[in-house]
Amino acid sequence: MSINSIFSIADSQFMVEAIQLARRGLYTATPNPCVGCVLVKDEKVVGRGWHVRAGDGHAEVNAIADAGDNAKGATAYISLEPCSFTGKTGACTDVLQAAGIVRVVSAMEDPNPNVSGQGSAILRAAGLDVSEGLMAEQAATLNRGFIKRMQKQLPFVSCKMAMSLDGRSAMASGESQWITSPSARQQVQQLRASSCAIVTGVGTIIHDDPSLNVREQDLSAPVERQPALVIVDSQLKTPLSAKVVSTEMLATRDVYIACVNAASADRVQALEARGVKVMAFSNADENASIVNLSALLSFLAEREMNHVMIESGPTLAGQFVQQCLVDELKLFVAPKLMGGNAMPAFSMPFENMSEAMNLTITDTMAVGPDWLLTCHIKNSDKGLG
Ligand code: AOF
Ligand code: ZN
Repeated sequence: MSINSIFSIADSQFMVEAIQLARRGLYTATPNPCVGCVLVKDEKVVGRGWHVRAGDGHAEVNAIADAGDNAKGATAYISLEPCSFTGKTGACTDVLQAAGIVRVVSAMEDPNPNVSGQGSAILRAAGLDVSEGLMAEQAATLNRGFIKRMQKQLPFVSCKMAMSLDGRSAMASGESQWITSPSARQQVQQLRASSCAIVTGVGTIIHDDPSLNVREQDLSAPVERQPALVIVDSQLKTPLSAKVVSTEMLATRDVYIACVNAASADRVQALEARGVKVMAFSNADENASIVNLSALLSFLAEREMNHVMIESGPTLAGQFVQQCLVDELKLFVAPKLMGGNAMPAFSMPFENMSEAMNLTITDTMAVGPDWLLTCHIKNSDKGLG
């Protein structure tokens, strides 16, 4: 923010609190964005609210209910432009006016085409003092999945990989438990809880028989919502005995299997009878035997998934990365050397240095004895770059 900013230091402090409140919806608000609202009168906070889950009150509505009569004459600090249409709930522009709010400061425009600027315009026309853009970057980071889905009809894609310091993800036998420490696995629980879907490959299901879900004791928070599971399994080899397609697991979450058109009709029937949603995403011609990953991601966005996380072996992860379908890598690096016979983290059949993917490391964090590196892929018009 420049010295000539239209916003004061107090404005910034209240917006920090609004963004912190918004974060409380991180595990539950999807497919809606996380939004927080602070109401301030005479430099004192008189109401706080955040959006908990779709269908329930928006942040502004909750903050106004919290403030009661004190809302009249207050300033509303909101991490997103107020909505101006009736969806599952009514328009916040109406609620703010009815409560007598006189000033609105929002962090960023709502990328939803049903709003995108109209919320602010309506309030301005009604005589409120409206300004936008305070801490826009922080607010946008929190809702990067929602923003990408609204703007590109695709989910934000994270790819998590646990690897040794020499870049290996499993022994040649497939053995991979456990490369990283229990603290790293706890971090993974948080990443899962904030994802709309976990995407994995059939190889991982057959080898490890994982659950790939969120567990209350590991998350240290109540689990209200499980991310969906998506198995990329072109020929439908997922065993009916796998944990992820057990009746118990299917009672808690949606499970999709992405296959190709030529997959066996009998297998489709057996899996669907269990309650699995089987979908074909075929490529044309020579690649007809492998799943079209970009079509799969479009499908997940149509299902209102904002943020998906790939947790797979090196083959599928390598395909997603090589096709520039990944926005962010989450690399958990353990202080181990697994040696040259072990499997790579990303199988990508490169021959020349010029083919190497260039990354930018945007964050590093010690997680117990391991390191978590967050990376974006450079030189990609599809990734964040
Ligand atoms: C706000 N405050 O707290 C949120 C907003 O179906 P509905 O009625 O819940 O509307 C969902 C849309 O409202 C969502 O796509 C986004 O554009 C906006 N979210 N707006 O003023 C909030 N969660
Ligand atoms: Zn609203």
